[in-house]
Amino acid sequence: MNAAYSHIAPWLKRFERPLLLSHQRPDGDALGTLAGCAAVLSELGLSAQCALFDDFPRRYEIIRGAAAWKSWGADGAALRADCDCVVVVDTCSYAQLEPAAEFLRGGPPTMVLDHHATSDDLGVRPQDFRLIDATAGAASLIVEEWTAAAGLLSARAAVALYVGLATDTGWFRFSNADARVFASAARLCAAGVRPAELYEALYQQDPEARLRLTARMLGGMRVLAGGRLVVLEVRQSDLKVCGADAGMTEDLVNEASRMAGVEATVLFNESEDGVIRVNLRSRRWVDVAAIARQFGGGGHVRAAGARQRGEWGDVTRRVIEAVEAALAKGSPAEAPAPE
Ligand SMILES: [Mn+2]
Repeated sequence: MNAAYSHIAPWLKRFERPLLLSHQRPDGDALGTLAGCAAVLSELGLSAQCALFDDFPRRYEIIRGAAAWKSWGADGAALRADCDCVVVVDTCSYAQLEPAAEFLRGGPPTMVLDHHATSDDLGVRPQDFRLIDATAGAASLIVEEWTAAAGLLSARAAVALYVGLATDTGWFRFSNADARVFASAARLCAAGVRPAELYEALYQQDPEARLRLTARMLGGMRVLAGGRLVVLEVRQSDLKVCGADAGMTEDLVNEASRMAGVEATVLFNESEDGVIRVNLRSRRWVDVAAIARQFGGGGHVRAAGARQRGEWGDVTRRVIEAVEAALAKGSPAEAPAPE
């Protein structure tokens, strides 16, 4: 257990009205940590407010009731005036807190609880406190370990923290799902969490139209480059036939990665305005960010994208050629050893 946990409650007890913030486009860990913290702080007698820079994401409806969410855009001025300290979770980057960055630079005493390897100079003033543990599988894990040790874990906080822990570890599949994560999950279950119910609420709520769209897309899938490249297409006409909307295409590009032998996947997604969104994924060695950059896009080595205007057949042919060229170079492991 991290010795720094013993400093969290004494730091907080100097204040009454903490403002809780996390990164833009909040994911399960950001929301779960915020809601978990808000519940724990109320156990400590503080009246905490959680503010989001975006709308509350529909997927996480199950934990919406765990906190009173405020909008930074609508309520920011009142929140800034009301709070006497700030707690930032699941990020330590001004860029990810952009709408509040200026406030944070000169704002009230700030505590940071985060698990990312890169950090800005947030939470480093003499009146601040920060706990950054890059070995923690989730920010929720930090809050759970602290509250469990302090005897503050409530059932309401447990559900929110479990959502953070489970989503940031890919429901315990990713390499960050270690012994600490499982120990924490066990404590949360003992506190009342029902994992199967949460899984169903988060991942088994697709509308029928999205499954029909997935089936239609996979039905038209092309397998190229000797089985190493899968090409998927979703056109406006496909959405219409399935009764689907553009929001249902999120994550569809990942459907092909379950197939053995696939290294790269490309999904061509036709927007209403005629723009072709190109989604690229790779599993082990193809740098899809480099491919995306050839088409004016960008992203990460394993997940990237670009937007193209032009004739459908022409755009798809040029992108497929670029991916095939990258695959033809071979992986570093396949390359012949230098003489
Ligand atoms: Mn996280």
